[in-house]
Amino acid sequence: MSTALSRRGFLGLVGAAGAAGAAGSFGLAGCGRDTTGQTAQLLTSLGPTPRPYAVPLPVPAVKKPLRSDATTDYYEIVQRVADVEILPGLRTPILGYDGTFPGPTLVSRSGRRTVVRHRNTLPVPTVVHLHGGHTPPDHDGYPVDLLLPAGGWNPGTGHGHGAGHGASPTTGSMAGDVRKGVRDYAYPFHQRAATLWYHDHRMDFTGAQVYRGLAGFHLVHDDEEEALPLPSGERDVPLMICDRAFEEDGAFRYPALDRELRSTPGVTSAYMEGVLGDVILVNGAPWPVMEVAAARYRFRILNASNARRYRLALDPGPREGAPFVQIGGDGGLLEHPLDQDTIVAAPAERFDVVVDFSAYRPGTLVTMVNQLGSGPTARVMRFRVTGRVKDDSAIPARLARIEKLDPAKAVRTREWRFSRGDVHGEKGWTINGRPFDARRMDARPRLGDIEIWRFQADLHHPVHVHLDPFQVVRRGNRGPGRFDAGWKDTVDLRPTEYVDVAVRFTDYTGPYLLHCHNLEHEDMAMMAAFATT
Ligand SMILES: [Cu+2]
Repeated sequence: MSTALSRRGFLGLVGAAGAAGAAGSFGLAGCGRDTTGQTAQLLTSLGPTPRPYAVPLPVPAVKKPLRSDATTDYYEIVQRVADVEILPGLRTPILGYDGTFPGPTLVSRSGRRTVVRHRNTLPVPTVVHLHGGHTPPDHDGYPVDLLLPAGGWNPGTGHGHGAGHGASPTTGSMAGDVRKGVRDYAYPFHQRAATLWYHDHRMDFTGAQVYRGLAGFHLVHDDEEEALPLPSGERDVPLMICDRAFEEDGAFRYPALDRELRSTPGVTSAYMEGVLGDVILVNGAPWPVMEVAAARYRFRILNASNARRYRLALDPGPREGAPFVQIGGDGGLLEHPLDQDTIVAAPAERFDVVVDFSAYRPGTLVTMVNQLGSGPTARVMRFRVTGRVKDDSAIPARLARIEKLDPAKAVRTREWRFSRGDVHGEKGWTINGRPFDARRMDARPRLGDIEIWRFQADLHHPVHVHLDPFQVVRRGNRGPGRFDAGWKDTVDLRPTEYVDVAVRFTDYTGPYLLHCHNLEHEDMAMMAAFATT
């Protein structure tokens, strides 16, 4: 799609949803695409959208293990179709882990093995990836390692997409380690405490299948974190933020080329930059409200959107202190807490923050807003501050020890260019000019080596690396950005920007992925494989 088309989309959005705010930022940045802070297009819902702040914030249930032994906790999740109520009075068919959206929250202990048996009773193949997991390759959810439906699977012949994106690799030549019905994913969890999430990673159809509900939290705890007096228990709350559009009957609206998600990947050309919905969900509920005591809360913010970036802020801000004290990122606790006025989150990024509601008078309504949205997408959720309570929590000045990867010790630099490009004769998204090929290893880093990986972007691309986290060294000719602190596994690249990260892979050899986590880009070939050796 041309820039002109994108700009038209943006102007349409401005016209529909409050010209004043958007026009101001338009002038500031001077470029239509960038002012929205998005590389994506808005898809609007066909029915009425719900009243904001009318439903309580749901918190996904924590899954109990089926059994545990000396070393391992065993879980079983059934992937199934379900109807859930997201919009009041309407049913939304989902693809759900245990039939829920978000899926159940799994909680693991660092150093203790977790085995999750997934049973696929859906009509489509799936792949489970534990995002942020330090996981052996056979269990990492390589996109062609399909778990086929228990009820059988016939992909059909496609829809004339020819040798389209990835040449429909799910059906043929790129066959991976394919199972039918049941698959055990084993996670050693030799890694520190962090907010991880699990989601679908099926070749060519990740965007559509995550959009329909295949995402959940997986939290890892450890001794270092538990020794801290951070808010815990009911005041440690995961927030999965994502946007969706809805059909008139309540079904998710998504512009998949192949409605049955059988053989033709990708979305209609108008949405190939990414799909933005006009309803913001938190833990699966539209613009929910949460009653909070006038005390400190820890929120584990996950941007689980396919393509939408957010700039989160609190309105009103607290009478004193920072609105958000960031204590963690993708890869766990930061070394020191970081005061943040806003949190800018690209798809798949996590931010652990503490909000101190004792800085508000009881009765105050505090809205979490999205400064990159407009109209309905400018709000996220609301907190209603109730009474004062005893609060023993605190935010220590030192949170954790973080080993610094010294860029001077890097043995090499690799460049990864993320750009629009030709994918087997069609428009798509490429890395270093090439579409994904599951058999082609584009790098062979050695375990234990520190490398600098330079990511370059034409537009917004949230770049995610599997197996091990990295540390941001610089953005262009500056140091790391405000939201780059600590261990990261996803970094928010902005148009024409490059970001250098220091990375070191450990423990496991085999094929892994790096890819864009704008899921429409990912499905339209913006992935690359590397093999650790
Ligand atoms: Cu991208």
